[in-house]
Amino acid sequence: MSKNPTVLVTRKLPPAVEGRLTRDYEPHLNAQDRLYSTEELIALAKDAQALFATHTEHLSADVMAQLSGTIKVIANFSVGVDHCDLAAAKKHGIIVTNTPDVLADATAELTMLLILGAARRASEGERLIRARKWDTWSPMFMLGTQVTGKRLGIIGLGRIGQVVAQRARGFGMEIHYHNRSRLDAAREAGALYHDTLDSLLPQSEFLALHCPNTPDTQNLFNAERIAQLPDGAIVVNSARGNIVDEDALIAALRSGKIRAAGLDVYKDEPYIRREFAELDNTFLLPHLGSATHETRDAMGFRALDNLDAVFAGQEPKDRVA
Ligand code: 8YV
Repeated sequence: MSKNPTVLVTRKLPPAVEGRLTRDYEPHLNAQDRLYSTEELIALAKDAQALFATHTEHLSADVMAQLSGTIKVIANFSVGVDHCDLAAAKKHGIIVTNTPDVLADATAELTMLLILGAARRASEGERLIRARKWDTWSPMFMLGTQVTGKRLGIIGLGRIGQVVAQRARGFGMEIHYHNRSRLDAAREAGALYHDTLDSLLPQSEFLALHCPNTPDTQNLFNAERIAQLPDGAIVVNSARGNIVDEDALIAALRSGKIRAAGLDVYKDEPYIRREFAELDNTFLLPHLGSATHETRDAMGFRALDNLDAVFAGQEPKDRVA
């Protein structure tokens, strides 16, 4: 009987996912969940035919070239693939897959948490209590912003953006969006399309970023765009830190142009700008968008379905290169 393919698994995964990997492959697991250096990753990949990767690996053109000797497929445990040089993968004939759909609900739930947390000053209130400094109540104490009846602008009405729109509608928000192309009426579900950001931003009392990180979207949310928002807008980002010019966001949070921000992702995460932590009008989470038991299992299974297809000689469902 021929040996099962060897899979280099870069991070510790949920038990059910590691169980299936162990049943069907020869996995090289990372029980200690240690972050491999690029050199270690390349050395370990010399014995593997597949890489089971997350967004914490930086798979540049140079890395792709060095993986190409043995690695046939990179099955990502992520929907975002901005950590992979897809053009280089294609050039070297490495198949790359991602995990769309399965994390839309969890990421949309977290986006609602960011919206509500930022609007209702949740972090500030919690810190006050934990510091044992809550000593009064008055009618004017810690007033926030109501979301009901407000306009929510969504940049990128993909799978996650569409679920955010549904959930936000449940909170009585009116949905506006900008996308590269207009969606059909069923997926739009009443959301108002803006063909430019110039048109969307002035309407966005709340703004949620849901576009992928590509060369076109880097620093998309900059000082110029911020100036187009209504004064006191609330902004949330559960997509990627690179989309935001963080200097411009910090300046707008300081001036009050942006009343509050809810952030789950940062340019240089896990290292975040000191200013974000020091500002009172931020609600900050450490990249938890898809971090639920249910979703992390589903992401693992989806990545495994892609691996299974490749080793069965079939086209994987979620091929991105
Ligand atoms: C994941 C994400 O946790 O899938 C993505 O693109 O940003 C997160 O939800 C992470 O990327 C896992 O690799």
